[in-house]
Amino acid sequence: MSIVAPPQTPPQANDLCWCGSGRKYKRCHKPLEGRVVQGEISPYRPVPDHINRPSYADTGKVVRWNEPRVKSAEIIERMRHAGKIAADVLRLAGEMVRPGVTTDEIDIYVHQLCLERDAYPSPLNYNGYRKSVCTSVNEVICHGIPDSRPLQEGDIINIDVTTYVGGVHGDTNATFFVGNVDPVSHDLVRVTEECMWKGIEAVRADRPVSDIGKAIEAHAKAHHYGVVKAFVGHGIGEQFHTDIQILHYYDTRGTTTIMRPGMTFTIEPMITLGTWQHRMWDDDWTAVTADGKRTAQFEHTILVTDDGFDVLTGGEGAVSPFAPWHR
Ligand code: HM4
Ligand code: CO
Ligand code: CO
Repeated sequence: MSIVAPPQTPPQANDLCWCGSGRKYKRCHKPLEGRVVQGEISPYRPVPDHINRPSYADTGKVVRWNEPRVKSAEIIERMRHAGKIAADVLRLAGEMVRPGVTTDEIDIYVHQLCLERDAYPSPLNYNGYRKSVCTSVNEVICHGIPDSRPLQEGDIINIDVTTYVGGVHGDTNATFFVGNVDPVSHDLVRVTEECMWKGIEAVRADRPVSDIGKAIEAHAKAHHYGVVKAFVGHGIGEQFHTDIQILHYYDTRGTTTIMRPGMTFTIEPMITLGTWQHRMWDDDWTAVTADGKRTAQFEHTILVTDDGFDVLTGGEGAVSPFAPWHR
């Protein structure tokens, strides 16, 4: 077998493809130009015994149980703590984003930041996921696996941090710029964060969860962006993902779940420049846009209160230039 490297300068669209397929370049490798290429994935990183582990940590198997949707005051206090730690780790991880840094280096840092805070990095071995964080670059929608690919000037990267501490999870993510980014990507990221806040501000006791997706979709549509449908916000607590589903678009399925004080869930819209449809890589984790155009995401863990919402992954330690506490 011989491996043919792509040429330094791309061929003309109607030339034969460099790969030797006998097809025109435009019908063969041209659609893959500029797309993210998976690097090498490094080995599993152990977690010391003194860190409290979720049950899937040793087996990779997620065993679900019926967890109350409305949390006790005591669980909520623990979730506030886990949420603050997740927010802190996300902010610090974001500070290391620059050209040349690999997503594996971000994973190493997130892993260490969690351990230093007595937290287990929730993604690690969840359904067999092999890393401590998700890093999703450019057209990767979510669940990108950290690897040896160095970040390139102009990339956008979502870092999704979940921490397990005190027996509960806190889940938050944000999209960061790698050096200078083109204005189209810049707007996408700004509007995606706005979409998340529109969704959060729709949280109100005695209203259906469909209000959240309705608000997000309206803002995305006003900017002619797509809303990913395949991945949704989720209930969270003692389990990373519980039964509540938060769709980021309007659907009548969301009209029968009514928000109640004490409920906790994530709001994490994935917004696209082009199609909302996705494809999976062969690793069965990495979700990419079907058209290869860019996508961004922001996420917070939210508590429904008597008079609105609390952001459990928010506060001064959190990234978020457009957050209410910065406005
Ligand atoms: S696994 N991130 N996310 N994300 N899962 C490792 C890192 C991960 C998820 C996930 C968003 C929505 C839902 C889920 C989920 C089951 C079905 C096992 C409860 O896995 O709902 O997992
Ligand atoms: Co996820
Ligand atoms: Co989440």
